[in-house]
Amino acid sequence: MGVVMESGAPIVYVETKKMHHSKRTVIDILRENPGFVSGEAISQTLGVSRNAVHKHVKSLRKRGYDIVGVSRRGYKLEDEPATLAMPFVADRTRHSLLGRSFRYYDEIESTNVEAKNLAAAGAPEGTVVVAEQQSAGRGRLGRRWTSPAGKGLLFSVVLRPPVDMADVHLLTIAAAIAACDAIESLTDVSVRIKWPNDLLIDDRKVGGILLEAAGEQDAIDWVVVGIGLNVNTEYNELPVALRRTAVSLKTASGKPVDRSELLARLLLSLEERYMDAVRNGFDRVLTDFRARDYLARRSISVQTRRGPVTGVALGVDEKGALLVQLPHRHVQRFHSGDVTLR
Ligand code: BT5
Repeated sequence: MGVVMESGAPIVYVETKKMHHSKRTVIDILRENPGFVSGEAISQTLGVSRNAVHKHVKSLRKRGYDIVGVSRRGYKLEDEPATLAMPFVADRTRHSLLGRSFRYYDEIESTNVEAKNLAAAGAPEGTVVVAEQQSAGRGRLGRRWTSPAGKGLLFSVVLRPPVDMADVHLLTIAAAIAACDAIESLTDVSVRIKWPNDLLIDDRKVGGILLEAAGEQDAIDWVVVGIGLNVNTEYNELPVALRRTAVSLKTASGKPVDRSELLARLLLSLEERYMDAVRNGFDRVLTDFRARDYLARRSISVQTRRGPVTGVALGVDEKGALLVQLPHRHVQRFHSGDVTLR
């Protein structure tokens, strides 16, 4: 059963300090100490006031952390959040396009399928569909996205971009960059993009993007941007077939990641990239992609319907198509396809 939640919750939480990986925070201290820790000890360790500690604990509770507070004993972390704190996410995105309307599901077939149905039925731009688990999560070309319940992020966003169908690839890249920005603002991992839609940490896949669109060549009706990320997934929770190729933010960084905070940041950075692209074009997206291009200058094979084509990856053109240097100096463009390293 789905629960429908509308944003526009009263302002209950305003983050005054940017969380940063290099800085220890209240949650780190509570995680390190299984018993009670006094507010005084936390405030001294972090070099902040008791009041700041108290406020931080309040905001953590809003994000679903079960923290008990007992006078003269202090605070104790009882449990990490099991589900996403949607009121928190709605609050963080309350001034945003991608925060107008949330649909949150314990379980759904696929957030992309739901978002496409909503888009086709006239849902406004900015509608977000989030699920803790998918029974038939989709990848490209009929493939699957598999993720254990409550461990990753699985969501889709409805957009109605005033761009041509030919720019759809660039929106995939824009979404990938937004995801990299959000992840790197919260963890110490570096993420690269494997054209067209994979997010990689070192050589392993941490996430994928599935963009689906409908409309005419010169007028898009809607775009659904689906993002799947392995966040707190443990190694042994991944399907056996993926254990050698997949990774989660937790296993890569050694620390659990607050999924609600990450979802809020993803939506905000996605909106920022999207608005910038619509207003100013895709130059910034292309520049930033070059700095994150996993395939650049590597020997690759592109699987096409007519068989594999091999060459050296040369980045993307102004429409987001992959450029491949073939033997004999000829450069070929690929608008879609699967790429493997050679
Ligand atoms: C993708 O496809 O990578 C796009 C995945 C998009 C998933 C999101 S979740 C929210 C939204 N709703 C949906 O139904 N989908 C989107 P592709 O490039 O085709 O990659 C699929 C391949 O990635 C699979 O064949 C597996 O090899 C691999 N894979 C599946 N699950 C994975 C996981 N959790 N981690 C890493 N790799 C995975």
